[in-house]
Amino acid sequence: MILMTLPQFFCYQNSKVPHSLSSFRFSISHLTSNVRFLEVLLNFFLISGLKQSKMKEFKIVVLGNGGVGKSALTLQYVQGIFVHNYDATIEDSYRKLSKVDAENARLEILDTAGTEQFTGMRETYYQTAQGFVLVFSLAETSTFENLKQTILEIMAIRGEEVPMVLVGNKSDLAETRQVEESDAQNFARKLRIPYIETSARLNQNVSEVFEECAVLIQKSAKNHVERRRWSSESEIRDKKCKNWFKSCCCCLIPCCPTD
Ligand SMILES: Nc1nc2c(ncn2[C@@H]2O[C@H](COP(=O)(O)OP(=O)(O)O)[C@@H](O)[C@H]2O)c(=O)[nH]1
Ligand SMILES: [Mg+2]
Repeated sequence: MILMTLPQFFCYQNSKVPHSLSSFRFSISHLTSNVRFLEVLLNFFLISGLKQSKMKEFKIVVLGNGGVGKSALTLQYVQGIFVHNYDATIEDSYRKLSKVDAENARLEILDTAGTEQFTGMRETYYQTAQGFVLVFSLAETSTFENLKQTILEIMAIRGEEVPMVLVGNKSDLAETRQVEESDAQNFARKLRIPYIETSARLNQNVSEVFEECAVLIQKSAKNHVERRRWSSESEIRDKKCKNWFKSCCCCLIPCCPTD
């Protein structure tokens, strides 16, 4: 693809200046697609170039019923395009450079098949993801109900602190909306997870979803390190206490050196 498209791009650069309005329009759309291609290419080279560096990586899995817009959201975020036709995904993985807490980060996004289709892969996804983007369609109540079940399953395996973002997609379909914002918001509040309404079609709140998920992963990793440090510090303190009691067996007052 690269070999074919690069020469095309350079040919365009060397071509004559268009003189009629129709060819001018054609050249603008051609230019836009070339710019988009270059953007994707640049992203690709940056990612490969930085592969060896110590850039932080965030593994995000996108889950939800088939047809809710998982691929549309992912492609809108990674490539800036909206796919109109529905093509059932098996599994696609994408990479995108972003910033998390003002630091460069690489987001690895796994776009899955519908949750109803991958029962065999379910456990693997639940265990390997660092964070989850959980998508339902605002225009289909059943996709919200099914997603509730998925969330409970993930929490049963990974605990309640697992980083996840609940996403109500297709907010542009206002006339056919079936899930009220307040219902989804209340559900998310109970589980203490963020809820975001998106439109992959209009590119509304799309980057917010993935970037919020990365921030949650970062926070969760920091908390984990903090908890481990705290527990190893208290282990050391306990040991010191025991040794101190041993060497001071005549002392009946329960006390411990605090340093
Ligand atoms: N109106 C509207 N349609 C969408 C939106 N997101 C996805 N779709 C459409 O819904 C269908 C299924 O989308 P897709 O991303 O393939 O769903 P997936 O199976 O969850 O990956 C496609 O026809 C998309 O064009 C959206 O935000 N608004
Ligand atoms: Mg898909």
